[in-house]
Formats: sequence, structure tokens, C-alpha cells
Amino acid sequence: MSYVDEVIARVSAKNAAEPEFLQAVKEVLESLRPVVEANEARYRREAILERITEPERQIKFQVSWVDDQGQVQVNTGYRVQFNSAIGPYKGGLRFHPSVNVGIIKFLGFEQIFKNSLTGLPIGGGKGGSDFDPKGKSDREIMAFCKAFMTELSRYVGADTDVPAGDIGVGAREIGYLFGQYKRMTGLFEGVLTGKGLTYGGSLVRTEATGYGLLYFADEMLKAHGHSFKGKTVAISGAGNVAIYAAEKAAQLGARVVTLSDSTGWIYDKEGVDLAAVKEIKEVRRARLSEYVKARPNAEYHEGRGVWSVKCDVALPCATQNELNLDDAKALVKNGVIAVAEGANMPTTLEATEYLQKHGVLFAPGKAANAGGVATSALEMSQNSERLSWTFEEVDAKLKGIMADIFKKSAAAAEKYGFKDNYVMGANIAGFEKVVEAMLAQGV
Ligand code: NDP
Ligand code: 2IT
Repeated sequence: MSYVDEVIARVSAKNAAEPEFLQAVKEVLESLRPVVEANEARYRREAILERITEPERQIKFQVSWVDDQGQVQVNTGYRVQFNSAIGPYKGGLRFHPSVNVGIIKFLGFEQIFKNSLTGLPIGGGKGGSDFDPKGKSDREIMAFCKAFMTELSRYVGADTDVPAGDIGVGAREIGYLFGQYKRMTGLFEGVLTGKGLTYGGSLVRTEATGYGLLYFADEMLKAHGHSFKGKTVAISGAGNVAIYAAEKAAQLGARVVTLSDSTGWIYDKEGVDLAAVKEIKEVRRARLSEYVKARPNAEYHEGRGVWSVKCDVALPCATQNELNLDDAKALVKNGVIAVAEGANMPTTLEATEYLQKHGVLFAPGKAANAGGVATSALEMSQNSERLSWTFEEVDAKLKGIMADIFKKSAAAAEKYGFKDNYVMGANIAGFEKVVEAMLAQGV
């Protein structure tokens, strides 16, 4: 049996109850075959694939807090410190009722390769909780964040592990978490990124994932003789990534016609009114169904359906496995030319294969959504030198990083004979740097 198959079998047996983690591992290891085959004896002896698929450390803790009725609530907190070969653990925190250790492991595993691709010195990690922020008062959010950080504070630090936001964790939560870290440790340091601008945050971090996604997708389109000008774009999600992806798409001359949340989706064929969306989602924290009150000509549909709309470019920006084989078929039938992942692993393995087989340009999340964590690393740099850079400076750096990730992914794919397969290219390019660092540092 080949080394890759052997490790896939071993990881599958050991983590049978963690489907998302297995999906992420299979996708990466399958695409690493050409590199692993070229170095099989050495990698096997050094147990490179076993080491890269086993978290260095997994922390699970109780988070008890008091709700507005005086009732004590108990949640579970996680931090998976996956790989520190190239820098301190770095990756977001997700607060969502679906969170479990398998989901945090899949996200932490992906983060290793994504962070490597940025070219910046950050290892891979991820954390979160099964806490549901929906419908909670501001005081309840603060109580939860304080309880969460009271436990987490002993495992993180500016040079050890630096969390940030993800689903359900934005500027408000980062502020409460940072305040509690400072109270617990007495340290005012860059322990979290995505901070507010008055206490060490970086300009562009809010926009970075969405903007970066468009910078990457634009490079991919340009390499194939297309551009965003005049294109129709379908986007899923209505959170941080989706909103700023939509903003940059419009700036590049495209028309964004859809957005979604977990209850439904909007179709606005004249182009989504982002000011209205920001008011609903960022200010009022309300449901997307409110959108049609501001734009009576738009449609609101309950349930799934974003990918049934005719579009040139599809940008899944909500959550994992939200674009399945049937969706891929509908997109191809409607003539889509590119799919770029703003979310982590939003496209199922079958859907990805189908899109690639039908000539659709496909940008994998770990390359295309790396702009968020890259700008987080730029926030860490600014914190270290106790300076802050202008919006233009950070945006120019972000743009350069995304163009570089595209170049690296394209070059690695071509080198191994898989031209234009950016899934393989991104995985290989991300892996090569991490492995070199792991080998250099010994066991
Ligand atoms: P937000 O919490 O800001 O927004 C998430 C959006 O996705 C909401 O509209 C939410 O709808 C929707 N959503 C979440 N879960 C589901 C679900 N199970 N089914 C349908 N819709 C769902 O999160 P972000 O925008 O930050 O994150 C979106 C994706 O991007 C995630 O995959 C995340 O891992 C990834 N990502 C985020 C980065 C960042 O910097 N924030 C960086 C790189 C990747 P509702 O409001 O109804 O829950
Ligand atoms: O998935 C991701 O890359 C993020 N949620 C951002 C992580 C970060 O540390 O900025």
C-alpha cells in the first residue's frame, strides 16, 4: 500500500466519528500524492504524514456562565493547536451550536496549509465553542466571552497561540475576549487579532477575507482571459466574509445578485444594496429576510437555493459543505466559469470534482480565503513594532500576498503536471514549506 493510502486508512480508523476532519485530510493527502511519492522513503521514516495529521495539542474545557434569567449555562470550549513548525499557532474561534472537536480539527488542519501559503510566520490552530450567540443579549455575550477566556488565557499568548474571529466571533467578541485576557494576565499584547482600531487592531482586517477572496479570484480570472467587469456573481452567506466579498466584487465592476443566511436567501437582480445589508446584519444583527423591506423589488426565499441562480462566478462564503453535487450541476448548467471559496471547505469533494471536470476554474478556500489570516499576521507585525499602518499600506500588502498565493499555487500545480488545478497547487505549495521546517527542527 502506498504511504498516502496507509495514512488515510490509519487516520480514518482513528477519527471515524469526525467526518469533516476526515474529508479535509483526504482532500489534502490525495493531492499530495506526487510530492509524497517523490520522497516516500524519507517521509515514511520521518512519519511526516502521521505528524501533520495529528494535532500537537488539543484543549477542551468547560465554559460556565450566567444568562439574563440568572440561570447557569454550560458550554464546551476547544482550542486545537495543530502545527507550530513555521510559527505560533494562528487561527480563528468559532461560536456556533454545531461546533465539536471534529469541526475544530478540520479547520485547524486546513489552517496549517493556508497559513503557510501566506508566506508569513504563522502555524496552524483553531478553536471555538458550541455556544449559540443568536438571540443573546450583549451582557450574555460578554459573560460568555469572559468565561471562555478565563480558561483559554493559560494556553494562548502573542508568541504561542494567537486566536481571531470566525463564524459567530467578530469585533465585539474579540473586544470582550481581549479585555479578559488582559485582566487575567496583566499583559497588553497582541494575543488576538481582529481587535478594534483603538486598542491595536489593523485597518483592513475587517474587509480582508472578502477583499482577499476577490483579489485571488481576479488573478485566476485574468490568467484565463476573463475579468470581473460586467460579470454576475452569486454569493452565499451574509456575514463578515460575504459582505466584504460583495463590496469588492462591486468595486471591480461585477453585479452581486444573491446573499444568504441559515434561514433563507435573497435574489436582487439589479445588484445587492450593501448599505441595506450592513445595516441589517452588522448594526441590527437581524435576519436577511428584512432585506425585502428595504428593497421591495428583490426576492426572499426560505431555505437553500443560492446556487440555482444563473451566474458567471459563484463565491460560497457561509460554511462547510454548503455547495453539493446537485448545486455544482446547476451551476455548470447555468454556465458558471469560476467558483472561489470564501468559506472553509464549502464545496463537497464530489462537487469540487464535478466542477473541475467540467472546466470550471476552482479556487480552494485555503488559498482564496487566506487574506483574513494574512492580514491578522500583519496585525501581529504592527503590534510587535507598536505602530499602525495606513489602510492603503495594508491593502497593498494584502493584494500582493493574494497575487503571490495565486502564483505559488499555479506554479506548484504546473510543476507536478496538473496545470490549472489550484486545489493540488495550493496543497502542495503549502505543504512543502511546512515539511521543510518540520524536518529541520527534528523530532
Ligand atoms: P459570520 O458569522 O460573520 O457569518 C457566517 C454567515 O454564514 C452567516 O450569514 C450565517 O448565517 C451563515 N451560516 C453559518 N452557518 C451556517 C449554516 N450551518 N448554514 C447556513 N448558513 C450558515 O462568519 P464569517 O463570515 O466570518 O465566516 C464565514 C465562513 O468563512 C466560515 O466558513 C469561516 O470559517 C470562513 N472564514 C472566515 C474568515 C474570517 O476572517 N472571518 C477567514 C477565512 C475563512 P446565520 O446568520 O443565519 O447564522
Ligand atoms: O479561517 C480563517 O482563516 C479565519 N477564521 C481567520 C483566522 C485568523 O487568525 O485571522
